Amino acid sequence: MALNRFQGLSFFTTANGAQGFPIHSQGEVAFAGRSNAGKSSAINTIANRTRLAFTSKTPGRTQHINFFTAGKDQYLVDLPGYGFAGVPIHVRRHWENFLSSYLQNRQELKGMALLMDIRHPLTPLDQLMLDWFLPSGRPVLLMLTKSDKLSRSQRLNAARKVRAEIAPRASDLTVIPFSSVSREGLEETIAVLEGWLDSEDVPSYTDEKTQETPLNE
Ligand SMILES: Nc1nc2c(ncn2[C@@H]2O[C@H](COP(=O)(O)OP(=O)(O)OP(=O)(O)O)[C@@H](O)[C@H]2O)c(=O)[nH]1
Ligand SMILES: [Mg+2]
Repeated sequence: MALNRFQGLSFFTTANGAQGFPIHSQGEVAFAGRSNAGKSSAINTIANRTRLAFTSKTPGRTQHINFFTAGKDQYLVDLPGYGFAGVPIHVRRHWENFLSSYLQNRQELKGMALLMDIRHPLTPLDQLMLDWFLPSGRPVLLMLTKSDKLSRSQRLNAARKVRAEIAPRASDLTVIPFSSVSREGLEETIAVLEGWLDSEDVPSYTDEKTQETPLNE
């Protein structure tokens, strides 16, 4: 595979909320998804590294927002995973408020990669992320992760179903079966993310009131 900008990916900073964000961001792509969906693994795979973003068999490993430099003043953002039952209520509240406002208001956000286990896509919390982000009119990449766990026909079927369900609500949607083990979907993912970071025309967020829907499932 040709060298791409993500092979130079490096850790930039870690934040516990918007106050710790890079101040000169010119563009970000966020990786959202349930805890254990494979966000950190996907970032490592995209960067062609093994331990850039920390992964874990214990759900809830990424409890911070980690920024990785993907070009001058551009970032891939590893968001904290949601839906992990063992998280204390005040921590959950903190992250639900953060995700809601980040996905609905962050001007620098060029697109959202939403990662979902291909065997269990579109849980209520995944739908909530889409409810928050789709009204921005910005592009969404649905990465159906751990595709190595299914046969080829099952993978295609899962992708078709997810696309059919979300396409009517999305202005710019890509659905990709992805695996950090087999590297299925890697080149297409890189092409989509590069396209977002290179694009100039990001729609403005409207001034509609931010929804505050609780992250209950
Ligand atoms: N078979 C398979 N396992 C994977 C794949 N991607 C991730 N995993 C495994 O899934 C588990 C969770 O992966 P992470 O990348 O840490 O998940 P995460 O979404 O960052 O989780 P949080 O940080 O808790 O939000 C680890 O045990 C990974 O090895 C994949 O493509 N295939
Ligand atoms: Mg993680």
